[in-house]
Amino acid sequence: MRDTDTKPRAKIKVKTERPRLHKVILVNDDYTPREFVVTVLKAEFRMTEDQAYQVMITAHKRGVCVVAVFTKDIAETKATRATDMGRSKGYPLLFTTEPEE
Ligand code: TYC
Repeated sequence: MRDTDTKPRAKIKVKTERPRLHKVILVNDDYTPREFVVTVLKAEFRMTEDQAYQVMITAHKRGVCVVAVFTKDIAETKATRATDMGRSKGYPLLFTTEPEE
C-alpha cells in the first residue's frame, strides 16, 4: 500500500439536534386575584386580554395550564419573572417549567 492510499473512515456526524423546548406552566392557587393573573400573563407573555383570560380560567378550573413554549433559558427567565411579579404583591402565584416530550 502506498503511503498516499487512504482507508475508508467513519463518516463524521454533522446532524445538529434542535434544542428541546420547555413549557411554562401556570399553577392555580386560592389567593391570587384572577385579574392580577391576567395582568401578569399580558405583561410577561405578550398575550391579549382574551388569550390571558383563557389561560387563567383553564388553570383555575383544571389546576394547571401551559402558557407557552420557549428554549430552556427563556422559559426559566419568564417563569421566574412572572412568579416574582406575584411575590412582590404578596401572592403565591406560581409559574413552573418542564421540558417538552
Ligand atoms: N384561583 C384564583 C381565584 O379564584 C385565580 C387564579 C387562577 C389564581 C389561575 C392562579 O394560576 C392561577 N382568585
